[in-house]
Order: sequence, then structure tokens, then C-alpha cells
Amino acid sequence: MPDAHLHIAGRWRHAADAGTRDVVNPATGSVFTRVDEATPADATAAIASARATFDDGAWPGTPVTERAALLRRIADLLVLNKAEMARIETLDTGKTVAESEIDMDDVESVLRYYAALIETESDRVVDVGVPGVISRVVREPIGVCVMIAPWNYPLLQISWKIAPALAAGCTMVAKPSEVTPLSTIAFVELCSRAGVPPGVLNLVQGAGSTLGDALTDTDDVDFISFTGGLATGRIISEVAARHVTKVAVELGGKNPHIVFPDADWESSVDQVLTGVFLHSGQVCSSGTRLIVHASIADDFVDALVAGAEQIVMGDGLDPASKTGPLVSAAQLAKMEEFVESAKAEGAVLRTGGGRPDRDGLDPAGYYFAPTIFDHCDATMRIVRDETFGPILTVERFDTEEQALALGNDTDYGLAAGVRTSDAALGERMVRGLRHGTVWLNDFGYYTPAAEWGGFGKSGNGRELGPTGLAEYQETKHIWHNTAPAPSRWFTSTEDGVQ
Ligand code: TXE
Repeated sequence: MPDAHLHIAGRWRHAADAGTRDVVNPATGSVFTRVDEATPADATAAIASARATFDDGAWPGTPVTERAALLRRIADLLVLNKAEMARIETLDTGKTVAESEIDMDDVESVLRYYAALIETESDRVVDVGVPGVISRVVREPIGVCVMIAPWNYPLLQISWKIAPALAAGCTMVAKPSEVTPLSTIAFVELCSRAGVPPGVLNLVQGAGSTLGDALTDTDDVDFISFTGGLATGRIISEVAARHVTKVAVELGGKNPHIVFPDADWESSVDQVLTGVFLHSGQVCSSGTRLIVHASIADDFVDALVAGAEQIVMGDGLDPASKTGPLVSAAQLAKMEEFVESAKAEGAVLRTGGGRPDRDGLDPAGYYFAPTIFDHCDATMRIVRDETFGPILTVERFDTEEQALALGNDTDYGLAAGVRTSDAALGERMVRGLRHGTVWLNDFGYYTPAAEWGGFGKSGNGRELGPTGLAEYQETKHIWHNTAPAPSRWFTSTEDGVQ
């Protein structure tokens, strides 16, 4: 890790006012390091660096093969440093090292995916039917990009932005969450070592509330890619609209997991549990809403309660831990508040609901037990709002139509799961569900080659896949007349106008 944490114009710097922020280990609640906290002036300097580097033209004009090779060198360096990067991610987020290692593998995959994709891109030739005219549509980098990322998958989420932006030839300013800055700092250092030119990838640290305007309320930015909460997404979209800046926002979800009575029992119990309790539920695609057929609901919920109570919770650095604490005291307080509101609304608490009663957990860590509320309905706040924690709600249905209606009864639309052994029923459901990703007899998986993003208030734009690259590009139509001749529109001899 560098000893200064802002990266502007190729140099590591401290904040203009020398300010810093404490970084807390969620497993212990204690401060273990500090990072520089940028001022708005630092953020403006970072934007200026990205703007000047883009406008200079050297980086956007770099041959595609060189940009692809650079992405692969970053991936190679990440692999070499995987253990340390995973440890940093765990210290910062609380997630288990096994999860952090999977995150690093996924970051590697996205880098290699966009390296390969950019090499296969070609111009589109358009036959305009005019002799001598060569017409083609080319893609060019969109320009200066601002990337604002959340704390649940700090490096993974920002890599979904940095990898396609580098592939496309953009310059950028990245801002990780102030809660989890460390892995992005370490990653930007790897990028520099791999040869990312100065000014291409700038980095600032700090709270969105202080840096947000400097990063978004400007004409110097061409694209803002944001992943985070709905309230922040709204603010950023409004600010960007004033500048007609393109925006893509991923704003989480309230994701249904629908279980029909003919679903495979063992995998359904297993995946409903992992779907909601992995990473203590701090996953935008977490399957927090179980929608289960009434005929199996009681037995199914009993099996889930038994499974939830066996989940080994602990410090993410302990290899025995299967899930870690919540990321912050604020998230813990939010879960406690959700539990109270669910009880007040009449949901039945079956397990969890507070701090886990287990030996060995640091009392100052932000642990919250896997929690299941039965007998919920879609009017309850616990069912409508994104909790972003380990809370499963249970709703029951009798007919296919009811299941579909419940699955779509959400303001969000990021992800959904359906479980049935009837292929025709499954296909009807996956086509009927208004969500950006739908799993049939699986849950939670993704690939860098397929688009990720949401319907409804889960946001707009897509990450990953070819669309995730296109977000960082402009298209340009080039009309080249190889045999120019006058059109004589205004000089026609027939009109006698010579
Ligand atoms: O998010 P914020 P928070 C959801 C989840 C969570 C809630 C709030 O429900 O409980 O959002 O989390 C930056 N201009 N998700 O408060 O504030 C901020 O610094 C520019 C879903 O942590 O949206 C951070 O880098 N930037 C989600 C990023 O926005 C601003 C993942 C996200 O923080 C800003 C995380 C501003 N005005 C939370 N204000 C998902 N989609 O996966 C804040 N930021």
C-alpha cells in the first residue's frame, strides 16, 4: 500500500488539508488504519487531471492491442498479489477470506473479459447506396468517467467500471466508499505498476456528501457510473441532468426467490439460505423475499430456520467462519430498526433478530444473526425496503399467477429466482418476472460476459457484457466520399441559376 492515498496525475498525494479518515475493522469495531480524506479541491484536481489526459489524445489513441495487453498485465499482478488483496478486503468489509478470494478471482475475470472483448470489436460498415462513399460506424471512448462505488463489494464493483473504461480508452476518477477504501488504493497501485499512464486512472477518497458535487456538478465529466443506494442515485441523476451528463446507476434490489412445491428440496433450502445470508445479506442481488407455495411453506421454513441457526458466524479472517459481521455500526443499527418495524407490523420472528448468541464473537464487532420473519405480506416495510442485511421474509402463494404478481410487486427489479422442476412453468415465470437477472433453479451466479443491472428503481444502464463496454463508448458515423462531386442543389443549370 502506498503511504499517501489520493492518486492524481500519476502521483500519490495526501489531501490538500492533510485530513484523514479512520478505517474500522467490522469484526472488532476498532480502528486499524487511516486513509487520506480528499477535499473538494482534490476531487476537482483529479477531474482536471483526467480531462487533460483525455484531451491530450495519446491515451484514447493508444492501439486496442496495447490497452488489452495492459488489462492482462493488471490481471497478472492481481493474481500474484491475490492473498494480500483478499486479506485487505476482509479487514475492511468483514467478509470471509474465502469470499474475498472469490471477489479477486472475479476482478481478474472482468479484466480478462474486457481485454478479449475490446480486441474483437470492429467498425460497422453501412452500405449507403452511393457509389464512392465508404460509410462506417466506429466506437470511440466516451471521455472522462467518474466512478462511485459502494462498500459491499468494494474492489469487485469498481472493477466492473475500471476494466471497461480502460478497454474503451477513457480516463477516469474513481471514488470507493469511504467505509471501505483500502482494496481500491492497493488496486490502483497495481494498475500503475502494470503501466497505466499518469492521469488515466485517478483516485480520491472520502464521503460522497463532501466530494459529490465536485465529482458530478461539472461540465468536465462525460459519464458517471454509480453503484449505491437509491437516495444517492437520485441525487446524482438530478445533478448530472443539469449538465446533460450521461449516468448509469445501480441501486440495489428487493429480490424475490420463488419456490414451487415440485422444486428440488435440498438445493432449494441450501440456495435460499446462501441467497440471503451470504456476506450477511449485504448483496444487491440478495434473495431477501422468499415467496413459497403454501402447501410446503411450514416445512420449508422449518428447514430454513434449522439451517440458519447452524451458520457459523465469525471474524472473516478465521477460516472457520462462513459469514462475517455487518460492515459498520450504522448497518447494524439499521437492522435493529428493521426488526422492530417488522415486529410492529405483525411479521413473526422465527430466528435471529439481534446479536448472535455465540461464544468467541468480539462483543464490539458488528454481528447480526441470520434472521427469518414468517407470515409477511407485501405491504410491510420489511418486504418493500432494501434491508441490505441478513433478514429473510416469507410470503405464501397458492397459484402461479399469485407467485408472479408477488415477484413483480416491488419498486425494484434487480434479480429474482424461481425453483421448479416443471420446465414450462419455469420458462413462463422467468419471462414474466420484471427483473434484470432471473435464475431458474439456481441463485446468485453471474458472469462478466452477461449484462448486470436492474428494471424499475434498481437503476438504469448495464454493467458487464458488451453493453457494459458500450456504456463507456460513443458511436460515430463516418461518411467518407472517395469521389467527391458537386451536388448542384443550388446551382442547377435546369433552373437557369449558374
Ligand atoms: O450508500 P450510499 P450507503 C443500499 C443499501 C444500503 C443503502 C445505503 O440499502 O443500506 O444503500 O448505503 C457515495 N454524491 N446500497 O449509505 O450513500 C458514497 O460515498 C456522490 C445498495 O453506504 O449510496 C459511496 O461511495 N456520491 C448498493 C457511494 O456513494 C455520493 C450497495 C454509495 O453510498 C453521494 C451499497 C453524493 N451526494 C448500498 N452520497 C448496491 N446497489 O449494491 C454518497 N455518495
